[in-house]
Amino acid sequence: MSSAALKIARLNANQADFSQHLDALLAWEGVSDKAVNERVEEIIAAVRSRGDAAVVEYTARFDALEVLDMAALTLDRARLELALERISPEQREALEVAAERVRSYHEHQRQDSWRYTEADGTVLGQQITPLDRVGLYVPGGKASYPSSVLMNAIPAKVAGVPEVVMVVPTPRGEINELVLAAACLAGVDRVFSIGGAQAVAALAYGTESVPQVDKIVGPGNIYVATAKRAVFGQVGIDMIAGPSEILVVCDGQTDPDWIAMDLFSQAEHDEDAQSILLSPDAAFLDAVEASLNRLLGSLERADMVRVSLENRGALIRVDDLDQACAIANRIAAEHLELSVADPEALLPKIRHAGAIFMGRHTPEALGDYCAGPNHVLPTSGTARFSSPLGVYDFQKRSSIIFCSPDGASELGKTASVLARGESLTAHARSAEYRIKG
Ligand code: HSO
Ligand code: ZN
Repeated sequence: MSSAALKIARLNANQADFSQHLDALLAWEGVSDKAVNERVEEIIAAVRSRGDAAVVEYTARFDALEVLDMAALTLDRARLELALERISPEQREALEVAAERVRSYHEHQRQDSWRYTEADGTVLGQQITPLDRVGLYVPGGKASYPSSVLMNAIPAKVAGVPEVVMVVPTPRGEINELVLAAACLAGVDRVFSIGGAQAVAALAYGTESVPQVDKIVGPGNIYVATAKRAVFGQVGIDMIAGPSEILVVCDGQTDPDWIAMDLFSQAEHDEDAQSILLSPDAAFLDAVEASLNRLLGSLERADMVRVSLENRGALIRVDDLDQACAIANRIAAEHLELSVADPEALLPKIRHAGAIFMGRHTPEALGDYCAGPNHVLPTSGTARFSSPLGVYDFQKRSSIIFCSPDGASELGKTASVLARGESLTAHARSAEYRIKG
């Protein structure tokens, strides 16, 4: 299959029906399925009423892993440290470098409490506190990425979350040592070898063994995403991630093989992943298409990459880099590469993108693993209104109000008028008591 010519869409931003083509390309239906919803509701109800016993039963049924009790599915810090000993020295070093870089980047994001004092002595401010306990979902199988363990757990730890609990399914008991080693370096406190909606329910409501958390983060399949939506409100959740996306803007001067491989790098995640290239140079688009065709067969996941590029990929000719930026804002991609001579000149024109990779030497892959910024990013155009996962997602703000007697006396008058306007007389009188006679 992989030797046939790649059928990737070629578009021109000036063709009459470009907008419709682009809309069709970007269309992505968020996952929602009635049958799945019902299954998930059942699972959540069972975990709420029967706790550990239900989780153990579902684990036997869905993960083909029969155990007597939750103790057999619980891994402590000592087990995580063992994983760190078991991986190769090369892998350990790479994980350590990545963890350190991710940590130091995220340290810049920590918000501090602040306060100010008004002339009459009233103090106002904001107190920052970390969440008490966070649950991290890590998928099993092929999408079980150690890098995602670092990206989710480290910001929580930098925020000061005292307890990070990870869940990761281990189908047939096959443990991924790299995932556990990453958890060790990221400071994860406890791991349960459970997954699916049952793991989300256990984290949201707590069982005899699994502690109840305040927020659940991390990617998962449709059952996990549906369960996270269902428990939202009981606990906080991060975003529900769609398929990976990369948008490359190139002036035509980067090696076409580099750009082809950058496009492949997202396409290999998922059949629904999206890779798009914008360039004002038609000959360069031809060269990239030739590179895609020449290199595709050499990929481990060639079949998946082909499906992804043929369904949702595109090579788009634009008039100039300004038009490329306008289209980039419309797409609001998860990852945007500015593979141009002067990326700083384009940066002020970019308003919507999850992460921006500047210049020819910054492939997205470096950001996925070890540059430092988070790789959990807004997908499906949600970069219009949301941001990368960060320390701020694990910190809360409480408002601080400390009125001086003079301040209360003055504010009492304003509050009284407003409260009486709302016919809330207890509010009014409460404020009026503080007005000096
Ligand atoms: N590109 C993915 C993250 C990832 N890449 C993990 C490799 N491993 C997020 O869109
Ligand atoms: Zn990736």
